Amino acid sequence: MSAQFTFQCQAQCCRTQARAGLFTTPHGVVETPRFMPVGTLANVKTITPDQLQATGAQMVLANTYHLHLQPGEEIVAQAGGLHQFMGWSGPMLTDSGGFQVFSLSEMRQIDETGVKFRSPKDGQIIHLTPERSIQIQNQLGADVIMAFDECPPYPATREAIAEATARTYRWLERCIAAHQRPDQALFGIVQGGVHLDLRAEAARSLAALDLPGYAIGGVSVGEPPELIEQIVKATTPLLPVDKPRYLMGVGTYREMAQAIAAGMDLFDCVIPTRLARHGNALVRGDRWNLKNARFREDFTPLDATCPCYTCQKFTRAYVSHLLRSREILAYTLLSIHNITELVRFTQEIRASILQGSFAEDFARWLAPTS
Ligand code: PRF
Ligand code: ZN
Repeated sequence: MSAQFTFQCQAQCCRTQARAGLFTTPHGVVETPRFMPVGTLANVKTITPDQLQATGAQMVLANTYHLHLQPGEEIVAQAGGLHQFMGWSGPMLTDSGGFQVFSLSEMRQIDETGVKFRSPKDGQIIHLTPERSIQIQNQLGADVIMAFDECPPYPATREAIAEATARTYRWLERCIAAHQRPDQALFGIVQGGVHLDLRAEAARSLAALDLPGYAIGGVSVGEPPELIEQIVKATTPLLPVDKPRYLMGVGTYREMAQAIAAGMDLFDCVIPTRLARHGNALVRGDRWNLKNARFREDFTPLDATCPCYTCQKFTRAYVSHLLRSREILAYTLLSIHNITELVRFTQEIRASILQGSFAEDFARWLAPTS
């Protein structure tokens, strides 16, 4: 691993694979396990970087697909890179774009060269290839960049999944060859769908490449939650112990707790900001819609145990009023709370690993109650 990126294991649970670590990047250290909020278009929706930092978030995600369409990587590069452009000085990660093409765009076509799709902005055909994705991510300048992969849908035939998994490996080789910047760490992504043998084969061949970090992709795509746990439990031990491990697109309490027990370190999900936009507050093990009549005269904080700005300063009644009045501040306050809540969940698990009580506390992490 380049000297600018290190992963140091600080504590290892004795009965599970859970570990607490420090992932060092050129823009700072990430204390793992940790939840990473999503800032798709170079912003975490409705909150400022200062507010984001106050939630305890350390690393933020942005998306190649969205930033390529708007404003374009040249503009971000001219601004001095993503960090400067968006005013976030901490660690950042960009996803590679393929997954977003498949989940968001119309008329997409996939072959060995890459993915073709129609730009939702101006209708032009865009050809995203492994080389192009890496070039764009080199220009965006996040600390961690992701390999260009093919995430098969769920369900899919074993044959289709095997083909996508093999192609993801060939694309990874092309990504490695195209990658130009030693100050960015390229993470590989394990695909393989629900087939544990395909997952194992992919994990072993990726591990042999000695990349600076590894991700498990292709989970949480509609399969039952038991399968997510099975896949993560079987795949994680095959990834190098001395590298950070990132479970892509997973950010629910139970799945994060199980994945941490299996040895995963990083998580991301749009849940906290998406829920906020729909007027929902995440309260340990529950979600409440603040538009509900019962909150109109409730002068308690969203969560009395939460240290966030929203919970320190405001009441459920106030947030309920803002939502009913369609005031934009409602979304800011809910986003601050929801992100703090998920980051805090992973911080508390981290503290329990460091204290040596993770195995004992595990049942509590699995079924969080307020
Ligand atoms: N690949 C990439 N990004 C992703 C995924 C994937 O499989 C997922 C699946 N949960 C979320 N984001 N590149
Ligand atoms: Zn709060």
